[in-house]
This record gives sequence, C-alpha cells and structure tokens, in this order.
Amino acid sequence: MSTVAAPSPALSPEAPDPRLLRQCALRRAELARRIAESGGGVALLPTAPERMRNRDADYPYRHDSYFYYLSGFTEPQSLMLLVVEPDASHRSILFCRPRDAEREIWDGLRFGPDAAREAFGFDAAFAIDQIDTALPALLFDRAALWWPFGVHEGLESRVQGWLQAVRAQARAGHRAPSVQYDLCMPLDDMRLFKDAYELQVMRCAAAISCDAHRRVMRAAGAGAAADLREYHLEAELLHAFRRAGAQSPAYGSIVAAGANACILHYRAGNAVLRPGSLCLVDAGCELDGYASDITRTFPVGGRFGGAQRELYEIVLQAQREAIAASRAGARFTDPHEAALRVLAQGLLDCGLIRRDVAADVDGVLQTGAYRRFYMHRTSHWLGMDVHDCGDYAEAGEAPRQLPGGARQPAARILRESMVLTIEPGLYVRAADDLPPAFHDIGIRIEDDVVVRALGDCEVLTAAAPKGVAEIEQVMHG
Ligand SMILES: [Mn+2]
Repeated sequence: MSTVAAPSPALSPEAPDPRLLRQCALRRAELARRIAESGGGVALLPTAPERMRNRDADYPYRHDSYFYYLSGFTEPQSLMLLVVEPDASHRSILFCRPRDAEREIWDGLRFGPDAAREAFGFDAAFAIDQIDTALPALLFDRAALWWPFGVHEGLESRVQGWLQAVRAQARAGHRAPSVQYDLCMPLDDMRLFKDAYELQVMRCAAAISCDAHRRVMRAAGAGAAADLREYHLEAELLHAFRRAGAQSPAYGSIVAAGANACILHYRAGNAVLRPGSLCLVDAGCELDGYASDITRTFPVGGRFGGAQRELYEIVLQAQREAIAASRAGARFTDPHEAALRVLAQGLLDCGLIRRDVAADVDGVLQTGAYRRFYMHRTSHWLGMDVHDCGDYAEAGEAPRQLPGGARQPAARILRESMVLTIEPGLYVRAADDLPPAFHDIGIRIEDDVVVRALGDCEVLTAAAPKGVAEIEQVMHG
C-alpha cells in the first residue's frame, strides 16, 4: 500500500493558453471535415515517446508536433482519437497518464484524465493504461482508421493488435475498419498554412533569436577576449534564448569558426575564434512549440577583410533577391533560382569559377559548376519542426519531363501564410586551383519569411543585422 496520500486536485499543472485551445478545436474541426470527405472514421494520434539519454537520465522531453497541433497537450504517454461521423460531427478522446501521488513527487504534476478533459476541451478522457481495453470498442463499426504512417516506432504493430481485438468481436456483430489512411497527409497540408496564433508565436520566437544573434555579435566584436571559443558564443545563445522564455534551441546550434563554416552540419565545438577570420552562427530558439531558424556570418573582431567582404556581399545580394522572389503565386523553387543566378554571377566575377569552365551565368547553372561552392537548397518550410512538414510538390500538376527521361515534380506554389527559410551560402574549401584569399571562407545568411497575399513577404527575422556596415557597427558596440 502506498504511504503517499492521494494527489490533491488543487495541485494541478499550469492551465493551457485559451487562444491555443481555440485553435486546436478549429484544427480538429477542419481535420474532421477532411476525414468526412472520405466517409468518416477514426483518427488515432500518439505523442512522442520519452527517450533515455544514458542510465536514468532522459533527454529533455519534447511532445510530437502533430499531437500538439491538435491537442495543445504536452505530457508524455498520451494518445488522442478523433471519432468522425460522415457528416463531420466529431468527438475527441484523450488517453493520458493517470494522477499518481508517488510519481508526481519525482516527476512533477500531471493533469490526469478528468482535469485534462476539462482543461483541454476533450469530449472524453481515459487513463493510458486502459488503452488496450478501451480503444478497440471505439473502433467498432467505423469505416476507416487514420494514423500517422512511418512516424512512431512500433505503432503499426499496436494498431494491428487493436484491430485484431475488434475482429475478435465479429460474432457479436462488430466490424473492424477495413481501410487505413495516412493521417500525415491532411495534417501536413494543414500545418503548412500557419494561422494567426501560430504566426504570432513565430514572430516572438524570431524576435528572441534576433536578440540572441545580436548578443553573439557583440560578444565576438572589438575587444573580445583573446581566447574566445565557439562554445562561448553558444553559451551566449543559450543565455539569450532561455532568459527570454524560450524553452530550448529549435535544433543543435551551429557556431563555426573559420574553416569549420564549410562543414554544413558542424556543431559548436572548442575551436578558437581567430581575429580576422569569419564565424558562422546558425541558431534559433523554440518557443511554445514553434521554431525559428537564423544564420548570420560575421568577422571575428568586427571588420570584414577584402576577400571576405567580396564573398559576403555576393551571398547577401543573393539572399535579398531570393526574399524578393518569395511572393504568393511564385514557386517554392523561385527563391532558389533567384539566389543561384546571383551566386553564379558572383563566382564568375571573383574568379572562383574560371571563364573557360563556364562563360556566363547560364553556363554556370548548366554545368553545375556552382555546386562545389553551394551544395544545398535555399529554403525549407518552417513551423513547429525546423524542417517543417508540407509537400514541396504542387498536387495535381504533371511532373516536368527533363532531357534524359527524368521527371521533375512541379514545385509547390507559394501561398499566403506559408513560412519558409531563405538561406543561400558560399563555402570555399582550400584547394590549389582556387585563389588563396578565398580559402576556408564559409558564409550563409538565413532569414525566416511569411508569404503574404499581396506584395512582398514578411521577414520575421529582419532585426538580426546582416548588412556589412550594420554588423560592423553592432560589433563595435
Ligand atoms: Mn534553415
């Protein structure tokens, strides 16, 4: 028998934001509408598992983005159902951890099913340990089952188990769902278009990350300590994120001194920031489940050298033209193509691509000679996940036939309230055939933009300095 008293109902986790819950209810209704288009059914969606880092120590818990999108609920060991009738009326059901006075002393307060149902607006809630008995009955005689394919390890076999439990009731006259659909399909498309609440959170996340980048530039500016290292700047980022209330970085921060900037997924390490070299910082916070994603490149000590500045201005111009190309009605690939043309011209002008290799911009693009210096794409969707979900191809459009027989899907058309990054770069590894002044320079400039119905996009991260004069001014205090 437990020596711990039953948990007091007065002790409850912090109440959820009512604006978030309103949006979650609207999203469930929209999902129900889409499921009803295929005749209705049950959508089943678990949150993310807790993960062990090493003996007894967990990684910090992060909920599943789809689950949070529909529920607003952040406790682990949870799963939700949306039971959708053919007329799109629906009921939402939560399975979550039961109250447990003993565990709550160690791990913190839990809502428990009753308080969670009340606080989050579910129609019903059960303890997660009842799922194998309660869930099959909720699938009786439903036409279809929707669940996220290929997302959660082991979910497929659990789904099969629940379906078998329904089929075991066949002689009682109950039928199991005979069709399964990938729940990611409707949810990916819904998440690609950010609502006003999401945009407001993303603006706040971006503002915090902009402040963090300014703080990093000041720390690496004129008068910085002689033994300044990459991890010192990472510490500045973490300080700025957490101090402003962001829960964590949205991804592992890249702080890359000098030649390390040419390693695309380098993480902040021990390298010394040598005065006169460049430093590339790709970092953004996650705030209330939403990511920001900013890259800035600046000179350690606060003054760009001649060759550094020459390449920097090329990348900056490419980035500006890519941002200008991020308009409603354009294709997802248009910003990339706009950036490529500027980079190609710049690579010719500064002599990194010789004229006998490619005579002009079209030659650089056709031969792919730029790929030695620019090997990634210019954009990705941004949202709850830093590389957010959403199809990059336009549905219902025939792929383009390329010479040689390959087929290229038609790129997604940009529409209002999509959010994407714009992040061109140039990376010049030391090589005998390249002018030594450019060796080991890596530059990337990244902003987050929202497509608007008319005119230019909104740049969420405009407050992070990126002009040469502006950066030098911030770094000189
Ligand atoms: Mn990015």
